[in-house]
Amino acid sequence: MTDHNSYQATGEKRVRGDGQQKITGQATYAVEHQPENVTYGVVLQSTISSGRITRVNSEAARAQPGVLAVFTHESGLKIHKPTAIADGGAAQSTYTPMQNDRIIHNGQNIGIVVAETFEQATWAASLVTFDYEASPALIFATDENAAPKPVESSDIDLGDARKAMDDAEVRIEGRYITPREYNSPIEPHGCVVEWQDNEHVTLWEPSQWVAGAQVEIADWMGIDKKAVRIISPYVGGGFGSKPVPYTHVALACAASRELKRPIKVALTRPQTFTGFGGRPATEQHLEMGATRDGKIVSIIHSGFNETSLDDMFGESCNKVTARMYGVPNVHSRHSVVPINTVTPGWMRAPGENPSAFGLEVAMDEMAYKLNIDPLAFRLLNWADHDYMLDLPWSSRRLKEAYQAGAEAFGWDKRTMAPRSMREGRELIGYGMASGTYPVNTMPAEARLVLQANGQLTVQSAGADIGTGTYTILAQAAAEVLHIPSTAIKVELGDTDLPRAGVAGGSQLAGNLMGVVNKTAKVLRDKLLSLATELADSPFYRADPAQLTLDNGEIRQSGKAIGFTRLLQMAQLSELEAKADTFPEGTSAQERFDMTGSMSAMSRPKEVSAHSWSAQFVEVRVDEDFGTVRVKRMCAALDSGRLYNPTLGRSQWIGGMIMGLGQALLEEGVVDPRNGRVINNNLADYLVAVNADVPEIVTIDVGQPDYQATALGGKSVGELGIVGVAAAISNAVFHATGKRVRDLPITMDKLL
Ligand code: MCN
Ligand code: MOS
Repeated sequence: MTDHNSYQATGEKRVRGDGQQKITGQATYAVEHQPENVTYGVVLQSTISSGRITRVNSEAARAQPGVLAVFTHESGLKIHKPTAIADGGAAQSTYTPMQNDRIIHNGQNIGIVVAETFEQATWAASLVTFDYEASPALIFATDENAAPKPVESSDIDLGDARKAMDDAEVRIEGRYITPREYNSPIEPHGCVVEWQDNEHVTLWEPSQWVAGAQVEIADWMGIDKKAVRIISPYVGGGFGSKPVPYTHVALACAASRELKRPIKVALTRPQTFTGFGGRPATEQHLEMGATRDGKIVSIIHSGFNETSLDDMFGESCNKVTARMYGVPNVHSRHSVVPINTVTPGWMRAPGENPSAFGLEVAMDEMAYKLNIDPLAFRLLNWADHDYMLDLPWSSRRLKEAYQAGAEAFGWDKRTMAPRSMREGRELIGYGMASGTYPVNTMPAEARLVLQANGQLTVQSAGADIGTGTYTILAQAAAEVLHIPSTAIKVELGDTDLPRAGVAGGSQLAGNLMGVVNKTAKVLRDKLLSLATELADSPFYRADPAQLTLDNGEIRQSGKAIGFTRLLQMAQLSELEAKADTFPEGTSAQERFDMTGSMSAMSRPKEVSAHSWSAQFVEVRVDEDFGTVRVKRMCAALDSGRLYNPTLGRSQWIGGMIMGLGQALLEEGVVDPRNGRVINNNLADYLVAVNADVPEIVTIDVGQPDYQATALGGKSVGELGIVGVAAAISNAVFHATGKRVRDLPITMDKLL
């Protein structure tokens, strides 16, 4: 019998199967698709932040060689409002371009120039100008005239927080601020659109969720959802910015239908800063009360984030506030503040991320006020269940994470006093924080096909945005069918494939592992039935339960028959298995609709299921220059069972590196005069690069959690970022004695 490891099945380390295709250029991204007779579109953006367009100056552009059209709100192309994918707005803009003359933010997508070549379109677009009638704009959420709107679904009321606060022996309070941040995937947004006729369209569109894209595009164009096909086999990163198509896609669809020719549209890097939104700026005020011996008795917390005038995007700053520690009295409110900006979107751990920044810095401040070690202080306030939902945890190996992380990091070498550790002119700081991300779930379908030549293929519409979906789904099939996972093909990212929900909310892996496992078992049963029902089979009339599968064969006590031979005997060109994880009796139409909406997303009901982490960092601060370098990062994390420890770690460190960027570098700077994003390129909007990233140690303290998901894994993709910025800010305080509550931590704040 083959050693189980050689299947490289679920739980085994394996590098990404698609890695080689990506590195050698064989993996094609959306805009690399080249239909015959394709045209090129360049998006036009507004240059004021509020008002009306009074005139379109497009004569010069139209007269240029190769120009096919300049479409604006004067062109009469209809784009309908899309249905909201979730109540209260979720990473989606309901703004429909070219429907009127209204300008609600600077850099708004307001038109498109189409030409025979990309260069012609780019040149012509540079010649189009708009006259405007400007009106006063709200540039920042803190502007005098901005009006916060409460998000009642974010209200938290536990016990009597006011009274407990008044009675508390020790109190701290602080205001915590995170700026606008941008997802900045390497692959900028772009698409290729090809209409078959006026009612049927195919798009090559980088997508975290093809089923969601299908709904939005059908809505925009006023056509049947099933008449839209989205093809998105490879995505060059999304980080929450590609859950649904944004308005440049609406422009592309409308232009292409009108011109009756395919179109290719790619946003320029600067256009990605306003063509859709990143993480909104957030601000929170947190007051914490504790007993002198270190028990937190109350938290009073309020937060807000900016949103657009039309959509209520909530980046709730209290997602972890009442959950991370055992605090009996919590009062918290969150609101959104509409201003003249593009609708913000998801960015890795929306909500949990800024929420943990506020809470985890506040924890450090209270630890110092009480003169208790920050890690010991967290243990003193251990939450033995979820206070927010009043439910038991499904699993919470956070104590194990604290312990393993502290040990690997050498936390015990830390001296408590700020500025007490140094090497030469470098101040040394050790900081830590906790992190968490929930377990979301959504049902899905899958299909497995075994061909007569023995090739097994796993199919799902779900995405692989760089995470490893291709690899782990082969591993899930390998686990059941005992075929080496490297020999299994996986097909993803196409609405023609079995339905799946979003690669968002760190849930796709769990959802698809569950359904592929189930489908693989159906295929296994079909193979065993053939083996025991075909008269020529060596296992004719044998008990299927006694048979084993190994390396493409069915075996029992010295006898064997290959899968290919079985299919031959049965005269089958292929053997197919389909399964889904929807509630019994869900119709195909309902499955179609549920996967195209966020409403089918849920969380376990009887337990509170989350992933957990303990982040430890060492910073070095140059005393003379105020420059901060992160010297070491060390995290212990509980994501339940890892489907693939190599890829799980890759996700964790990806999140941690993004957290480092958030802590020290990332800041969307808005011009107060006109609402323009000033640093709209990767030279000025800084993300962490190799030279910024130190040694990173990750320790897996998870154990399978079958209350969380079918195969025992919990969320991975977003966990790594949560808490990192707080740990770094806390380390900077330890090094310098300066408490930085607004990100990023730049040298001017340390002077
Ligand atoms: N995994 C694992 N064990 C588990 C769960 C996951 O080994 N128990 C590994 C698998 O390799 C899986 C990956 O982690 O493919 C991510 O799984 P999961 O946490 O379910 O997240 P999703 O598949 O839903 O991916 C989305 C998630 C989100 S929401 C953001 S934001 C993000 C992230 O993934 N964007 C990313 N990681 C990203 N990584 C890359 N390279 N690019 C992005 O845009
Ligand atoms: Mo991730 S921000 O949920 O796409």
